[in-house]
Amino acid sequence: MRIGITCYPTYGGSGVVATELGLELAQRGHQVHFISYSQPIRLTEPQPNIHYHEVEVSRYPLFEYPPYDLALATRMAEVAEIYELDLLHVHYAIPHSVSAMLARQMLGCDHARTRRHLPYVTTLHGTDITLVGADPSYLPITRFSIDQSDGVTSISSYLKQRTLEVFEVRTPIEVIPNFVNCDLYERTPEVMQRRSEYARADEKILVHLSNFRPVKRIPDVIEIFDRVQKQVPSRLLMIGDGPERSRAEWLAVNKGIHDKIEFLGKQDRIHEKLGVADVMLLPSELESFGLAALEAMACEVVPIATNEGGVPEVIDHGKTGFLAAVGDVDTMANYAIEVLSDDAKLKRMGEAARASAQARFCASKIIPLYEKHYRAVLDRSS
Ligand code: GMT
Repeated sequence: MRIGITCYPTYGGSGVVATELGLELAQRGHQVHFISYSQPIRLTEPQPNIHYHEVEVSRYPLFEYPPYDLALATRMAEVAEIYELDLLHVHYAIPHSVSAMLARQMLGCDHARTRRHLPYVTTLHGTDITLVGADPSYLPITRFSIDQSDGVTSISSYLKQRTLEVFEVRTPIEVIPNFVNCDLYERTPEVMQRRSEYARADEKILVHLSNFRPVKRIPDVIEIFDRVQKQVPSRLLMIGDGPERSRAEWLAVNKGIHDKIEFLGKQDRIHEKLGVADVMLLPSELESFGLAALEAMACEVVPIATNEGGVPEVIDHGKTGFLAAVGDVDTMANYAIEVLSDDAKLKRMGEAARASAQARFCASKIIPLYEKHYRAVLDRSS
């Protein structure tokens, strides 16, 4: 198939999922065309069957708000015509779904070189539904563009349910969970060798990975680590960057634990780093899925997260990780202390986490579900 993929290229899990999906599809022989304003962050090296088309937005003085969604729709329609795309797959409803809808209309009108129906699939990820899309100013257009989609998928059952409640959409929503490349995300001996770059042999390593937005409750990460390091010799790695970073840095300084925390900023090749850790902290206000927790699990890192949204669909409490109420930093710290103080339990849970990631969320299991979804959309559209 020839597939156009659009996502937010630089921030967040939806862009990561879209990029990894594109890479996996390309490896399976599909032609994948990324259409976005910037090259997706995980698209680091040239790959066969992968193409990238940048969307240029004209900055005319009259445009206080340059219309990216229109420029995107135009580029989608162009790329679809020139490269004879079979379908568009957009990640995150706003504004991508609206742009795809316009592109579909453009290809269906008399001006199109070859007039035809260009189907689009919308994948819902999280705040496009739970926050942004439910904002009264965005809700009607989000609902409309989801309903107009030729196919709709959501990354967890929780998100599907929320979408039905908030948007009352009529188009059927198929749950296709997020996935991880289990061959890449693995705790290898080479990864373990890098442990000494971050901690002494007698210290445990905790990690946090996110875009440091308020929804991630970054200060809770510091609060939890503060409690843990008083009981267990340990270090904290903070991977990522965003608006809450300096607040966290100051909190660490004020607590006198800044020297035990390394803020690594945005990182490439996460799979080479995650496996050095023992435990991942993900105390978010809400996660529709929690991709970072899944990536940690694949690397045998035990996740400690909040019992919200789609996270319980990923983590089996007490077996493959731990779940606690939002803001309950004491309980999350106690879980971390418990597992970090018992090497046998840490190993057992790490192995169970990887086994669960492999059995339920491996790319090799999930990508065929997307291919099947595309085929069904194309069959309905022909
Ligand atoms: O909704 C967001 O926060 C943005 C979105 C993104 O683009 O990063 O994150 C969501 O999608 C991820 C990938 O599917 C999920 O793993 C995250 O749980 C989800 N975030 C939230 O629901 C807060």
